[in-house]
Amino acid sequence: MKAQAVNFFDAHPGTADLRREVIDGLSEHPRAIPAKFFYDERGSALFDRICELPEYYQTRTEMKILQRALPELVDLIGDECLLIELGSGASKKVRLLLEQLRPSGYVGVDISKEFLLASTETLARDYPWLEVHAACVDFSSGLEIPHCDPSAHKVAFFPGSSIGNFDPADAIHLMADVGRLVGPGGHLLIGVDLKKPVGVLNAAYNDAAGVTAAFNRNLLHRIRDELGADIDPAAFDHYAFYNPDEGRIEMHLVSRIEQDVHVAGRSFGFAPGEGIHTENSYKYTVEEFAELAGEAGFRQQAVWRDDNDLFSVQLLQFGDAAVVP
Ligand code: AVJ
Repeated sequence: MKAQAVNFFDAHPGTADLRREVIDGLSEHPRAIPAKFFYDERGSALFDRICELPEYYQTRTEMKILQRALPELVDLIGDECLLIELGSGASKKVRLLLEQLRPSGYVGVDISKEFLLASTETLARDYPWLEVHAACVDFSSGLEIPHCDPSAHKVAFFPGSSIGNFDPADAIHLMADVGRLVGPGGHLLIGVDLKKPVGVLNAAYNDAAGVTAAFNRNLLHRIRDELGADIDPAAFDHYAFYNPDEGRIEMHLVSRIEQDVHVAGRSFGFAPGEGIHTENSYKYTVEEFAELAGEAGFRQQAVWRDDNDLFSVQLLQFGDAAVVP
């Protein structure tokens, strides 16, 4: 059977980007490599498994909040919008929105080409009434999305608290980019993970089955397989903890031994216990996030949470009363 056509735009970061950012990241002290490189096909599949873990409350909590918020959400947004999903995966959440909101168009935006193509093709097949676009871009470096009708009421959907991967200053920049994309009166529907007891947070990033550890080490698999490095993923420990001063979970890969790693003709020495910082996941109070969004020109129009205040879904509106920096 022939797959439904999806309009595809490709700016997928290639091996050259990975090589450059890995070499830059390993040359810095402290060493750090951006979290976006977790998500090749294997990494995206591992992340999907994380979302099913008993300790990882985020995905199912957000789904439940969305379900409960939908009638109100449909009222606030209205119909005929263009729904732009940032970081589209194999998400059940967006299906819920598509079915209830009935937008006239959908744009899936993701860094992982294989996942994006598979998920948008499935959406196009399942919702024949919907115009489906796919844009393979790294939206952490600007939001250039083609096929955008300037007159459409745009709603950006950024679920999963992916905003937590960005430092607050970068989060403001990204939201300001989203503001320019959706325009005055346009919306950003965003999932934001909340501050909570540290034990709950630490458990969510140190699951008993070791899936998060495998996800973290997937970065080393990519460095080995795509860059031809002589790096042994098993020689590094997964290390994740909540940093209360910064209000974030940090993930690191810590060398178990003294070793030299060779990447693209360069040598990087590791002492035992020396690490690579691989991810931040910022947590906010609803008030803190209102302030952040305000800096980007958005105001909180509605906020929904679960009964245990674990997670929030926030409808933000761009322009008007908000102060644009
Ligand atoms: C996709 C960035 C929201 O920070 O919780 C899950 C990624 N890392 N477990 C998060 C992640 C480790 C996730 N985000």
